[in-house]
Amino acid sequence: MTAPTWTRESLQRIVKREIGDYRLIVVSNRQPYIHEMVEGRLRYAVPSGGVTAAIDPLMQECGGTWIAYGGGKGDWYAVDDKNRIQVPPDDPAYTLRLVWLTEEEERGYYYGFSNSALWPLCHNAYTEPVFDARDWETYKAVNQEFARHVLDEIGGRPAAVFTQDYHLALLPRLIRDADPDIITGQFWHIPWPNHEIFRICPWQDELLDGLLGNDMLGFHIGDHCTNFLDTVDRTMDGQVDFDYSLVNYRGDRTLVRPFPISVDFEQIDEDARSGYVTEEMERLSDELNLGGMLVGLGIDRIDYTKGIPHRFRAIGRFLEKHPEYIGKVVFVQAGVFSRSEVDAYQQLAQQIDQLLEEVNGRFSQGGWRPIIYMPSDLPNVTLMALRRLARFCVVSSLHDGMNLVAKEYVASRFDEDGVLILSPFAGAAQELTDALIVNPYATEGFADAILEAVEMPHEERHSRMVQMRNIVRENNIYKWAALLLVDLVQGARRARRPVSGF
Ligand code: GDG
Repeated sequence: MTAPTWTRESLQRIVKREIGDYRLIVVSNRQPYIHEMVEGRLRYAVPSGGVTAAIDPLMQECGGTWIAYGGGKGDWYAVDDKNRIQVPPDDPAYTLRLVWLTEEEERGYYYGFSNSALWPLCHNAYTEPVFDARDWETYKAVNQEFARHVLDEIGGRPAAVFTQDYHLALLPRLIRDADPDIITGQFWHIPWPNHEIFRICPWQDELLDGLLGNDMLGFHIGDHCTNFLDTVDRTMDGQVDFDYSLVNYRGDRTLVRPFPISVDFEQIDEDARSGYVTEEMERLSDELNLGGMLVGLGIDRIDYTKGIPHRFRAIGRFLEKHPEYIGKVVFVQAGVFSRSEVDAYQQLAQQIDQLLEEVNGRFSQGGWRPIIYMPSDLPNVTLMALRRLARFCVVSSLHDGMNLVAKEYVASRFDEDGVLILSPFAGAAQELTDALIVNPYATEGFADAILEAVEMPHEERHSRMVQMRNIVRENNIYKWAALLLVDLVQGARRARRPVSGF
């Protein structure tokens, strides 16, 4: 087993060297720790989702302040009079500062413009974006509110602001206009669509203007960078240099770079080996009757981009074609239901229920059901146990920036066993080429891939898993963070020199 090149310690060294005296400010919609009042006592939880899973280890190493929307019912009681709290609560390493939003603001900015307009706009999942002018106004106002907190937190000192995702596309420009010395970088965790798609957005110029307030803008893969550069080229009057992957606009430069996000491989590998996980595997096996079964697994935020109906159809088709596996293969679909206030998610919930009824209704026998659906926020130990129990894990995204579930499955399999079925439309497919890569829309091929996963000899499972583990071990979250921070800070320094044309 080779040691990973990038560790917490190497990240720490790089951050000290590159960031130096700059204060690091991370800004995101979602908070990394959420507080609830349970029977008069303050409890905290770690919300599920890819962004927090990736950035929290970075902040624990780097320190600084993370500014996010305080959405927990107990958050108000947890913070001090500056809306700050030290986190992680058990072993404080950095400051969390919370921004309060009214219900109306949350509706317009989060459920509205972010998740009913930008999310479907950026994912090729054939859900029509809803462009509501009131939502857009609220989105602008909330971005301004975040900017106010960021500038107050910085207080005129040298700082680097690292903004997360599509909820805060206007923030970098607001920061840049207020103080051009602040280094600004942003990571866009979802795909960037091509220009033909993006141009349906009525506020495309304002969004691009906001994002071009960044010294550096990161995407997961090169295709998303190319789409972004092409969109800017056709929309704005800035100059785009495709060779150097940068934009020169309003006298400023924005570097556009791919940084494939990842997971804390070593930590997941270590956690997966724990005795608690083994106990949980036994408990789950008893509770769900998994003994002697070939287990398939899906873990997702229940979202229409993740292709959950497509995988249920493929499981139905697999059992239809191979009835010898009835009673022998069981598929566990776990994951938390999200964004329930948005119509498209309510429709997805209905579609899932209907397919469950169809597939389970048709194939169930005795106490056995082909699909076990667990749509709740499961604790980490349960997710880990499920990953270890699963002969195969399915990631069937219709479109996905990266997909951390795929990498978490690989990192958990210290036994070097298990098969990953992976959509080519997830960024992860560019790295995890030893997965069974399958188009989720092609039900026939998808059903065949399930057969292949179930029947794959141990030797082949092992060699594919070893390859994938080497890739995730090497390209871990620390590498992502280190390369990104180096490019951000060095790029920003270069960009502040006079531009000599290109
Ligand atoms: C966005 C981009 C990109 C899921 N259910 C539960 C739970 N999870 C955890 C998973 C994983 C995370 O949520 C989901 O991460 P993904 O990467 O799959 O997806 P998004 O939330 O859509 O994230 C994505 C990511 O940002 C990072 O850049 O990869 O492409 O869409 O960590 O394990 N966690 C818990 N309970 C659950 O029930 N605790």
